[in-house]
Amino acid sequence: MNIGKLINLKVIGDQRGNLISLESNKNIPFAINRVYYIFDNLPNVERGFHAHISLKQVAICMSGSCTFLLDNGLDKETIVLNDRTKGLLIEGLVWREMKDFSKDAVLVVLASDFYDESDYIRDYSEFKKRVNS
Ligand code: T46
Repeated sequence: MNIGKLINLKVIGDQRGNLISLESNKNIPFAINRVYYIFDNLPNVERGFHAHISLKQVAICMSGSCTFLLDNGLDKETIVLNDRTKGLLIEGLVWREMKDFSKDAVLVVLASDFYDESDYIRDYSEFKKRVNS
């Protein structure tokens, strides 16, 4: 079972190089309200360790690589992001952890909503309770 969905982003290439366009409700399956990016990662850092109540996100590793561990409370999945032509869609109640950031990793995340700490579940037992309710 796939918890995260990989979206193939169409590359528009010509003799000058490549271009990818990201559009709300087209190749990105929600209206984009926020973009953030994670970079200059120190060695062996792990991030995430939370779920979201309603946020939808697409994560694209623009350079380098990193690994997502996704957990829907029943199944777990590991996804390596190392290709800027693929976006990882995470929606629904999914616990996520990120690790193995390469030194040059730049992880760009498109989000369906503005930053709101009240949408985060940062406690794993609280996450499990919600999954089972
Ligand atoms: C997610 C994964 C993939 C803001 O002020 N605005 C923002 O838009 C974000 C994303 C974070 N922040 C603040 C909140 C914390 O004080 O920046 C600090 C670091 O955030 P956090 O520890 O949540 O970062 P990660 O890398 O663990 O998680 C992030 C996103 O927060 C989260 O939504 O799904 O990346």
